[in-house]
Amino acid sequence: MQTFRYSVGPWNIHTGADTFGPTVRQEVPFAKKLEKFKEIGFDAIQLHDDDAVPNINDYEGDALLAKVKALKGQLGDAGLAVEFVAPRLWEDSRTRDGAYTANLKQLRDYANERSKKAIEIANELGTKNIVLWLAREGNFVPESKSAVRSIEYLVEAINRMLEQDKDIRILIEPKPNEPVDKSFIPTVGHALALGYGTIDHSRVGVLIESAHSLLAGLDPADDMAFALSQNKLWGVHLNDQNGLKFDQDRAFGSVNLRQAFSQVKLLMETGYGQNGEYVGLDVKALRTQSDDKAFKHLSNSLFAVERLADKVRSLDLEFINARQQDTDYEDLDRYIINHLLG
Ligand code: 3MF
Ligand code: MG
Ligand code: MG
Repeated sequence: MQTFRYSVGPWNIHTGADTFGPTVRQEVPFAKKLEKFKEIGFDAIQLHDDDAVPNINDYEGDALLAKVKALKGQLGDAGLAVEFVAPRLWEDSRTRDGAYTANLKQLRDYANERSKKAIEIANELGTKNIVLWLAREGNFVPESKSAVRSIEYLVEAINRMLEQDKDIRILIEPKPNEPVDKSFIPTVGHALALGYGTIDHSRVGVLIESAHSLLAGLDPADDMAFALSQNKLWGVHLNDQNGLKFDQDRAFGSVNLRQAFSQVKLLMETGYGQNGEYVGLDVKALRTQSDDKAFKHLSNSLFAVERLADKVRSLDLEFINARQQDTDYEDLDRYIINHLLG
């Protein structure tokens, strides 16, 4: 019996290209990925709009829905639910100046049109969750755009989505940098404030990725706790990251084991998942993995969550409570380290 229900995106099985080198593995067919996900222990899949409908720019209306219906059958056969749909607003050349915050109106229109399609796809696939990773909404050149106006554009774009469909909810996935230098929505605080400025803030929450918090110099569990305190933690991307460097998407627990423990402990203690939330991963295989071994970052991440969950279940809560009372936190630290090593 698994502690949580887990989800993963098809981009988490990949060919290993990075900024400085080409692919090193064969592309795995979509159907094979589904099979692998199920075998490893996932319950649901996360989708970009164009994971659901490749070449999405070529489809709209009924043609779009026909494509989605075929996918729905395939996912049903594979026994995987859909956690969310996310418009991929960072690859098309029309999103190079930001998507919702582009200076040119026709480019912002394109972003809004893509978002509309993402909602249609989500409806057909039976999920209410739209994830917005605002990849290029930020700047390199401070004078390039008004930061104030940009926030207004973001609010307007989210309002448009909330109006289009009264049931969908928006999960903003904050990230401080990469691919932009300075993101307009770098942290969970920014994301929630943005949500509170929309026409229906009860339908705007967050998806927190461990590595995105680390890239902001913050503790992932504390970021998640802040969102939980507002009842706004509607999704997570568990992964890991070695310091304030490039975005690494390392397997969960592979770098910061203590912080990984804190995240699992928090999610368990607060009953995360009881309202249907999934524990999602967003992890990449190391480039050195061969084709047949390029799935281990997924199984290793689930292994880490479950092993840490065992550690949470076997904590001596009386001891912890006593240390909280006598403030002997050195003793508490020693206990936790010993517990994790034991
Ligand atoms: C980038 C990310 C993204 C998002 C994904 C879904 C490609 O750092 O984390 O992964 O998670 O687009 O919103
Ligand atoms: Mg990421
Ligand atoms: Mg992510």
